[in-house]
Amino acid sequence: MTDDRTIFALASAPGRSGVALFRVSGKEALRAIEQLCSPAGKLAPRTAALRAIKNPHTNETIDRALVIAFKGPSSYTGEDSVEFHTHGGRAVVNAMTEALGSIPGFRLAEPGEFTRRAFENGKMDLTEAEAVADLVHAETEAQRKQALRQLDGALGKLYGNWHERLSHSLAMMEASIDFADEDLPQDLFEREAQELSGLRGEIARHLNDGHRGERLREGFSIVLLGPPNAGKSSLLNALARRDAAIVSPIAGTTRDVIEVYLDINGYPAILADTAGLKEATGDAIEREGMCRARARARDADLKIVVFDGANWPRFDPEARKLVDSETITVVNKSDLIENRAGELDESLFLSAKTGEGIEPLLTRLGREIAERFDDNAAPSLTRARHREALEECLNHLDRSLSAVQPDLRAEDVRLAMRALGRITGRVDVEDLLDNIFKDFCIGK
Ligand SMILES: Nc1nc2c(ncn2[C@@H]2O[C@H](COP(=O)(O)OP(=O)(O)OP(=O)(O)O)[C@@H](O)[C@H]2O)c(=O)[nH]1
Ligand SMILES: [Mg+2]
Repeated sequence: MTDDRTIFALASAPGRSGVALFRVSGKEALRAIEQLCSPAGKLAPRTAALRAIKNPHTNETIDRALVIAFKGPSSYTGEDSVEFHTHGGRAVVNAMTEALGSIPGFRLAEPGEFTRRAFENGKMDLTEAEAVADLVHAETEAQRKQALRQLDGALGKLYGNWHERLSHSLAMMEASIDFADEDLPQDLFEREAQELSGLRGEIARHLNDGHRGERLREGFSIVLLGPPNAGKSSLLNALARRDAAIVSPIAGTTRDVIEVYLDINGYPAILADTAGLKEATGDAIEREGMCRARARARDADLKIVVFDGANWPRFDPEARKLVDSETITVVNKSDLIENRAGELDESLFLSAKTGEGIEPLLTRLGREIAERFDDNAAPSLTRARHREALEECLNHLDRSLSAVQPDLRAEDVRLAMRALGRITGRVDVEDLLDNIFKDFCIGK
């Protein structure tokens, strides 16, 4: 829980580093300079100054550091803030933590508390706060770009614009209810209904984006499927460039789903290896493994069906059944195949053993993924939380559009607005905040 005490935290990664960054924020933040710096005089805001840092109780010098003061509201949190850029040794970090913690009224920050304060002080809306967390966690170029776009307010503006249009319609509807006797245009409700149904279409299109933004945050899901011994685990290892999965000539080696994380042309992907599929004859573990493989196949964005080249040109019938429009088919063990003429023209021949065909497969995967994430498209929905709120908003709009009584129509517009407002944090946010900020790291 938050209170209004002054908070501090190590904002850089823990462990030894060249420089460590400590952040302080709150009403008393500038007292950190008085207490720790020598000389202790005032600093010009937003200007770096070199100071000796002392423990206020023992007066012992801890380090020499660059110190920057920010006067609220011109700071990240909107409060008075101070940054200390010290050396990054563990002992320095420990001594600094102790010194800051010894100042009365100072306490260690909770994860995400700096950003939470920024939100509470109106420095950013909730979508921007979430974008900060995404940017901190971004591992690939495409994730970074999406988070930055959201941080720049692309989503906040889109939802803000819808919120405003709803609020305008609501005002019109209420006016015509409250001033029914006055000389208002007769078709006011009809006009608003048109506006609302237009807006409904825009929200529905935004929702119907194939989960593009969420995929980009969480990773595009690719699954390897095929008969036992086809070389699925070998292929996973070749793509991941490490021995993540056990490989053996014994059919039925893989039982559980094994995942590796890949960066494919800047897009994040989670590649899953699964148990070989065949007619269920084996033990309960084997059946459970196949069950998990099929479940993963249902949820995946893309399937790679691996055929065993040792049987070429015969194809496993069970595996053939898995091929659909969301599938890339590959024939592994190309090193064992002399004559490639045969069925399945679209298939890629490759060898997890020699590495032949691995690059073309990666190129193909890159193309398939890029087609699904169009960089220049409108800002995309990035979180399940947003999706839920938008679906609720849509339901209320539908109810409003089908209601007969004017006051019920208006009430549903109000509820639609509230659902939308929850995304950016305009209303009813208290219960949401803990959930959102708990995913942050301390110091952000
Ligand atoms: N010659 C050749 N052998 C391969 C190739 N890829 C895999 N193998 C061999 O095929 C056997 C099975 O490989 P795995 O990767 O364990 O096959 P899998 O599809 O994961 O098998 P299960 O987990 O049992 O379903 C092992 O002996 C591998 O060394 C390849 O490209 N060429
Ligand atoms: Mg395997």
